[in-house]
Amino acid sequence: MEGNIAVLSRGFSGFRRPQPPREIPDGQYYETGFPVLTYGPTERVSQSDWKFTIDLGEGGFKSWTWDDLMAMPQTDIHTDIHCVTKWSMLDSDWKGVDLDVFFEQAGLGDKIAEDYLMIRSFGGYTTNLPVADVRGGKAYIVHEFGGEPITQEHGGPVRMIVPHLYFWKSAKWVESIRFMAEDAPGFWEANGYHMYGDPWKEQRYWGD
Ligand SMILES: Nc1nc2c(c(=O)[nH]1)N[C@H]1C(S)=C(S)[C@@H](COP(=O)(O)O)O[C@H]1N2
Ligand SMILES: [Mo]
Repeated sequence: MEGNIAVLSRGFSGFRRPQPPREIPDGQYYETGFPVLTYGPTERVSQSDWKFTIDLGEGGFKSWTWDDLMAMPQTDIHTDIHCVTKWSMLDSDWKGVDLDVFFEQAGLGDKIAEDYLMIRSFGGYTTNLPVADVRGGKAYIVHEFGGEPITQEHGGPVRMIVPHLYFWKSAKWVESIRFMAEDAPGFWEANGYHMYGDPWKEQRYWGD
């Protein structure tokens, strides 16, 4: 009899999502798939078209091709992802290159004078970040997800991941970085999303 009551009450409460294996930020739910979230069309960038550029200021640039990327030291990243639309994907696996390696190869080492940067994607998407949030193993330029090349809709051939911030900060089809002395909004930040976006503080929108 008890069993029937339990079945009934489950019916009344509707669809139940699986419980996450550990704590996730407030307001998030545990997503076992990998949703696609793109504003506008999927960019079609081939490996040979892909090029990543850091604007060094005063007219200087440093760029990397796909072959350059492949020749750089690779890191396996095991991390959780938190999207502002409330899904959290746990234990995802990525492979790519620590952004610090790009800064070193660009001769920037500890020479970055500005405190902020703007990431730009092929297609024009932008998002702003503090420089401190992409240094010291916090941000990666990645080309594999779950042991496979990143699919086009998820930002392949090459995207960025900044897993400790909401996922809109992780630019798909990543194209370039430019440094900024003052913080300035990227695409979603200009449209109501928080300038920083810490999921553990629920910094979703302006004023959070
Ligand atoms: N270039 C680009 N990067 C982007 C986006 C986008 O629309 N264009 N959407 C962002 C948002 S809001 C999220 S939640 C994640 C989604 O990545 P996914 O589609 O691989 O889940 O990418 C981020 N990076
Ligand atoms: Mo998002």
